[in-house]
Amino acid sequence: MLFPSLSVPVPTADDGPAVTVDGATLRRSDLLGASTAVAERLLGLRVRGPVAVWATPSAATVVAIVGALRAGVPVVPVPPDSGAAEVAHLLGDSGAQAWLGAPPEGTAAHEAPALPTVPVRVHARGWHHLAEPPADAVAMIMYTSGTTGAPKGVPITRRAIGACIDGLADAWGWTDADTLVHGLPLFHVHGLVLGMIGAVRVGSPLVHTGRPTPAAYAAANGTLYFGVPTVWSRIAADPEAAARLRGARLLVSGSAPLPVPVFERIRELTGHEIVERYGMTETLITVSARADGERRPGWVGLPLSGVQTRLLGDDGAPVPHDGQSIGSLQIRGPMVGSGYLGRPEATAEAWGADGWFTTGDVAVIDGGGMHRIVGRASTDLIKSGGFRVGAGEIESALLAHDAVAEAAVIGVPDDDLGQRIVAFVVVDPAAGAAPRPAELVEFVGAALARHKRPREVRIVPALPRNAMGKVQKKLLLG
Ligand code: MCA
Ligand code: AMP
Repeated sequence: MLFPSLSVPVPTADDGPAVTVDGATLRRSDLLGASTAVAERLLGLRVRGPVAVWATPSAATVVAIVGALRAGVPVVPVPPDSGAAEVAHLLGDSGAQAWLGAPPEGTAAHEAPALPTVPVRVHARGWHHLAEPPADAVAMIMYTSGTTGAPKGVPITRRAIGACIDGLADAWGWTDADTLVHGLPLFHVHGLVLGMIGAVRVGSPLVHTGRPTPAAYAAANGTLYFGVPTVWSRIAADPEAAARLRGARLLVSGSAPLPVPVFERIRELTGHEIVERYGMTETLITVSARADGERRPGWVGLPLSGVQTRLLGDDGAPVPHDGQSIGSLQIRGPMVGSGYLGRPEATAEAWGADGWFTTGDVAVIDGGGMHRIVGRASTDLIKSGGFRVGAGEIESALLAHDAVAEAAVIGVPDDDLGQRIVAFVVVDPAAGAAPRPAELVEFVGAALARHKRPREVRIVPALPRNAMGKVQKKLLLG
């Protein structure tokens, strides 16, 4: 049974656990009381938001986000490994009014322009009945990389989140009898919208493992497990941990393509066929295999309830759904967003007037409506460990180094991460001694989040360019 509200943790007779994270368990009454106290404080201070949350995997983050949702104040989840420029961009671009919960001393949050802080007290309790905010209110603004420039904000409404979670609950038979386990970051759609708000809406206790390691998943004793493909491939390489997932009800993968050998190895080791689902920050999750349906390795399933999909050719003409023909995937449905924050041009490029969103993914659809994601239209969007990274953002970070004259960044196939980030750098001859590759990796790491560091930097004499002077990234792969 789904709760009618997006985010009210409803205590049950046994007052069971709602969320366990970082060694602390919030029972349902704890989460209800503590989030009510946060909401009362926001409403009392007339903070309309957005508010920024330093999104560590912790009880404070959970209480802050559920509290803001209950008050109807939009949240900007800030990745806690962000660099100073990234934090400044997220705060400035979103128009954040305050921090909800104080970011720890020594973090990049303290190098960004200061904002007032609204404290979050995990042990405080509020008792007011709060009205449910309107369905079209923005619940959160999530930042996601594009091919160029700084990450773009995607406002996500309560209605979209509700539609996404309800669609997944239907597809996966997800109920309050499940215990959900994952260790994904609480600042992206996967870990936060599905993995945290989903658990609260469905009423299934969440066990967050801190990091998504095979040992932690094995020890967690859940029924429903979420992971990105890197997590499943590490579990597939750890037969002992995998065997301990045999008793689960459903294993789910998303955020990047699940390699077929990983699907097969997990089936051998656990007896489970992983359910794969597909989504984006801009659309939330739109397509999934069903718990009561076919799970075809390499395919991501059927549209969720209310979702329509179509394929278009280069000429804009419809591509047949015959399981063979490849086209650009477009989606519309109740969980699809309506644009990027403050970026009309980027919005107009991706959202058509008729509500169809161009995903930038290339796909095939078969006669039964099964979808297979073939790849991305642009080599400039990289998926590494399930994180979406724009090549342009890393190239700009490298070009800020005095000794770097030119830089081109690509994603190279990687058994563990799906793609690994590799940078090709031309050194400025006037710079004297060439920088060491490790120095450039750390230079990027100082400016940007950890997962955006190149795994490899190759110093090259020149970048391959076409007659127009455009870098030919496909030639870098060879
Ligand atoms: C990493 N390391 C490096 C470098 N990169 N060292 C030197 N040079 C580098 N370039 C270090 C790390 O800091 C770490 O060190 C160690 O190497 C291992 O790193 P890594 O292999 O990356 O493993 P990890 O840190 O364990 O991360 C793997 C991960 C992570 C846990 C799978 O990538 C992850 O949490 N991914 C989830 C992303 C996600 O949630 N995406 C959802 C987006 P040390 O151990 O010392 O720190 S939402 C979405 O996509 C949509 C809507 C959807 O469909 O879900
Ligand atoms: P993000 O906005 O970080 O959520 O990234 C969205 C992108 O992740 C999509 O456009 C896809 O390229 C990729 N993606 C997500 N789930 C899958 C999946 N199951 N199979 C293939 N690609 C996926």
